[in-house]
Amino acid sequence: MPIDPTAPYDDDNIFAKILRGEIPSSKVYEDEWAIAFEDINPQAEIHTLVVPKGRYVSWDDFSAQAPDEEIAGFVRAVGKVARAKGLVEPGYRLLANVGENGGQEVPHLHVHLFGGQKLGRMIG
Ligand code: DGP
Repeated sequence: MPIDPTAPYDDDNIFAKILRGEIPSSKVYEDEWAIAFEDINPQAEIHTLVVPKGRYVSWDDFSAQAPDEEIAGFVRAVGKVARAKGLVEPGYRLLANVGENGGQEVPHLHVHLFGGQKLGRMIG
């Protein structure tokens, strides 16, 4: 089923279960605003997902509705994960898929962090 970024948040989504500790994950980071864990189906040498603790379907409702403090906390958490993984040099890529055209599969906002290799420029 394509993800509708305007749908109400579904507390049964897989990342909500990971956040509640009901499903295991290879957690690499946690703070007040976010957790990060390794993607179950890595698309690069390093492929980590950074997930806000708040109940947001996608970048759309997060950017429109989250309090500034929460947005700042999440953005900083993404940077902390990248630094903790030693990716700042030689660099990394961030990606947030939104909705059907974006290819979003899990209806809880997450940022993909790719690194550990030279990444191609392909879209699609
Ligand atoms: P997206 O297409 O942006 O919604 O990406 C969802 C990603 O989540 C995809 O790369 C695979 C990953 N994923 C799905 N289910 C699980 C899971 O149960 N555990 C972990 N660690 N990753 C998952």
